[in-house]
Amino acid sequence: MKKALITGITGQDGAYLAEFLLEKNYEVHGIKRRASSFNTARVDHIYQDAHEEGVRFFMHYGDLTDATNLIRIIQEIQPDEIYNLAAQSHVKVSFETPEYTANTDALGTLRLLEAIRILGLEKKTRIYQASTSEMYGKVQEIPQTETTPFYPRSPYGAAKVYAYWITVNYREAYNIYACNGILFNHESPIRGETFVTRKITRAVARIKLGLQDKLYLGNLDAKRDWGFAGDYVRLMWMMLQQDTPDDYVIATGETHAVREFVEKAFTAAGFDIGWAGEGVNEVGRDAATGRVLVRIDPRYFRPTEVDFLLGDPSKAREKLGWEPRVSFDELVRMMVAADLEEAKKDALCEKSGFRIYHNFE
Ligand code: NDP
Ligand code: GDR
Repeated sequence: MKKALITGITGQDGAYLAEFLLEKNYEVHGIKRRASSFNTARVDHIYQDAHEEGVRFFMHYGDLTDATNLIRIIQEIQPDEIYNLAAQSHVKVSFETPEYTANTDALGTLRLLEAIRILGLEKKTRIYQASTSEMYGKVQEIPQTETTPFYPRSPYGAAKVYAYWITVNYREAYNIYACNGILFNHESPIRGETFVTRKITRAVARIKLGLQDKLYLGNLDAKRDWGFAGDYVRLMWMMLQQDTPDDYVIATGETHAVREFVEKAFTAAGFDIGWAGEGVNEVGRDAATGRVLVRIDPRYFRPTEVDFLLGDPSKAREKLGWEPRVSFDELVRMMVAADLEEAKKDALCEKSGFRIYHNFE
């Protein structure tokens, strides 16, 4: 039985990947951070009681900023595969916590690679690094491929560029089987609530059920290549099953503006949204009633923005035989439908006198 170690198992991709690897009959180990409240909601459904027979899912306390902890966990598990998904992954937040972001996202990757080397696991342990389209940043080429130059536009993007190159360097210097998946944005019903897609679909559902008045957003003109997270984790695994390690772009090959995501999400909930005004005064109105549903709040603008992302997944298609299965329209509808269910539960709680507090930026 193969053993996998997933850092960032409590995040969106970690949860999908853990489920995928358990289905493939792996023994799955995950690193979770100690928090003052429960942070395992995304993997609670696959939790197995350690006292039972045949357990294949284990969690270990740890942190990418703690090298001794990582070395000990890897020594104990002796994993065949490591998936490094842990990161301070919010681009806007990285401007507020740049040093912490670099420590986790850049040096954290180095710590894992060094742990493999220190423990003499270069021939045994394969490693996947969660690289990102944010490394492309300011447009250098359209569409973006494995050879497009990087020009990061945030502390997050810059930290991930370091992680990308240190992964390449350890592959070349020490013959470690190490791959970068350069993944473009991917979303799902369990996407973090402060990323724009989930923020929109949650708000649409809550507005629909009368739990929220309107939605405040930043830059509506940014364009992203959005795919479905469930499609993308399969690729992480496939990259580690090849004869030789390599780096791959994973994307849909389609790009859409934030504005278009907003329109489709409201449509999926039965609204017809129209735009009026300009710049920070632009508003999105319900065409039927004239009610303002969307306003701009400059707080959500970034000091430097990534305006346009469009990936070319030809290499993954040709070498790994991969095709995304969920379309943009299906993704929006799936997320709105899931958030409508969540909002119904919130509505029930509020009706029964339980105040649900939401502080999702
Ligand atoms: P999430 O933000 O949902 O999850 C991040 C995970 O990392 C969480 O489990 C979080 O733990 C954990 N984490 C954060 N800091 C640390 C730390 N210092 N030590 C240990 N664990 C830590 O991200 P996604 O699942 O969306 O993304 C997974 C990876 O892929 C990330 O590296 C991200 O940068 C990258 N990526 C994501 C893309 C996307 O569109 N989703 C696209 C391209 C790359 P906790 O739950 O405790 O906060
Ligand atoms: P991104 O995702 O920065 O691409 O990083 P996010 O959803 O945060 O932003 C996408 C675009 O939407 C614009 N935007 C807003 N964004 C947020 N979060 N909140 C708002 O209110 C808002 N209004 C407009 C942003 O300016 C941006 O242009 C994600 C993360 O998952 C990274 O970890 C990952 O590496 C990249 O995707 C690929």
